This record gives sequence, C-alpha cells and structure tokens, in this order.
Amino acid sequence: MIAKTQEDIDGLKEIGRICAAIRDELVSRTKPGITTKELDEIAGELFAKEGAVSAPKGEYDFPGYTCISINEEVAHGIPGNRVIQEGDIVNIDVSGSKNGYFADTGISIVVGEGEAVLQKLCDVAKLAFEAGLKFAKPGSRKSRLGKAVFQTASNHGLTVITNLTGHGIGRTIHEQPEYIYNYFEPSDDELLKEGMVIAFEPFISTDEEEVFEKGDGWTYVTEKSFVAQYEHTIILTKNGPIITTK
Ligand code: M3C
Ligand code: CO
Ligand code: CO
Repeated sequence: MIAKTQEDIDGLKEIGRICAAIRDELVSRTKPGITTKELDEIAGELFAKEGAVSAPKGEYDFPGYTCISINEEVAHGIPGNRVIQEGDIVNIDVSGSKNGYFADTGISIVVGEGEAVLQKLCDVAKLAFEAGLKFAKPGSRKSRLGKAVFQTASNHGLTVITNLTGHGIGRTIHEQPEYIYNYFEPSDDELLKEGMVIAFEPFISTDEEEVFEKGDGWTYVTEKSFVAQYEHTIILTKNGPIITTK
C-alpha cells in the first residue's frame, strides 16, 4: 500500500508493534526442549490479547499462528511436535493484522551453543538488511536493495535464496510491489514511492540458492544448506524509513 494519512501510519505502527512484541517473546522462549507448537500457542494467545489476527491463518488458512522453521526448513515451517534442540538454527516469522493494517517480521537465531557458521548466517542476514535499508527511500530503484543484499552475502563468502523475496504489504500480507529480490535483477526498473510499505527480507544461504517445497503444501526446505532470514516492515518516506516492526 501507499500510506497517505496519519491514520495509515498509526495503524501500520500499531500492528508492527504487536508483531514485533510477539516475535521477541517467541525468541526469548526458544530454548531446548520446547516444541514449535508450544511456541505458536503463545503467539496465538498474544494475538488474541492484542485484538489482532495472524496473517498466515487469516489470509491463507495456514495451520499455525506463526511460521517456525528449523535447520533444513527455511520458511513457512508448520508449528508441531518438533522439539527444539541446542545448536538448532530457528526462524520465527510473525505476521498479522489489526484494523485492516498488516505487518510482517522475522528473525533467525541459533539456540545456545551452535556451529559458528550458523551465527555468521544470522549476523550476515541482519547486515544485508541494513545494507539494503540504505536504499529504502522514495526515488530509489527497487533493484538496489537486492543488489546490496547479494553484495553483502558475497563479501562474507555466502549466497542468497533467489526464489524467496520481500514484498509490498499494508492492506494485506502480500501485495504490490510483488517482489523485492535478494539479488540484482536488471529487468526490475521500478522506483520506490513516497509512503510505499514493504516487507524486506534477505534470505542468506551457505550454499544452495533455491528452496523447494517439502511436500506438505507449505514448508520450504533446502537439501544441504543452512539459511537465515531477517525481516521488517518498512514505510518509505522522504524523511527516512519507518520500521514498524522494530
Ligand atoms: N511472513 C511470510 C509469509 C507468511 S504467510 C504463510 C513471508 O512473507 O515473510 C515469507 N514469504 C516467503 C517466505 S517467508
Ligand atoms: Co515474514
Ligand atoms: Co514477508
């Protein structure tokens, strides 16, 4: 969407605050021994308490309030009886709506002591987000964000997932602009606009550049790579980006 009024900005900030608080609560509860379903139920209670609705559930009938993905799972992991273990890389992606406004945020974390490469992936996903954020302003070419993501990954000897992208957001979870690539796409000559709302989500990978759907209708996995994601919802303004999910 293009946020035009103070009401739009306030509505986007409110659901942004809620999704960020749920994300942070789930991150702090992600400890060895807890199941992804137990984490998701905490999210369900918090959405209800805030008068907000899970976007995956509300928009797509996803079997969970949040997407929680472990190790070989990259995104859209279905909460269930999988038990979190020390050393796992876990992605928590929280998206929701309230009063017709949407937000989407995600982070990958390593549980306790893990392999160094996993923490590096998480750190580089955040660095890639920050590098792209510099170009998240009206008049900037949309493809500049992906260029910055890919450069950041390359500089650290890592690569990106090319078939998962950021997206426009605001009045629903996925809307125009349809794709914010995580690499430089020369054919993408779209310019970012004042008030445009985007979910920017670098996916940084150790090796493979594409995910495939596992066969359960939802979960995206890799065969032999680890991946980290870092996502926020951003309102683009001439006075700088407003990160609603901080
Ligand atoms: N929040 C998710 C979508 C959840 S709806 C099942 C997203 O937009 O960040 C992702 N899109 C693709 C992978 S993760
Ligand atoms: Co998301
Ligand atoms: Co998203």
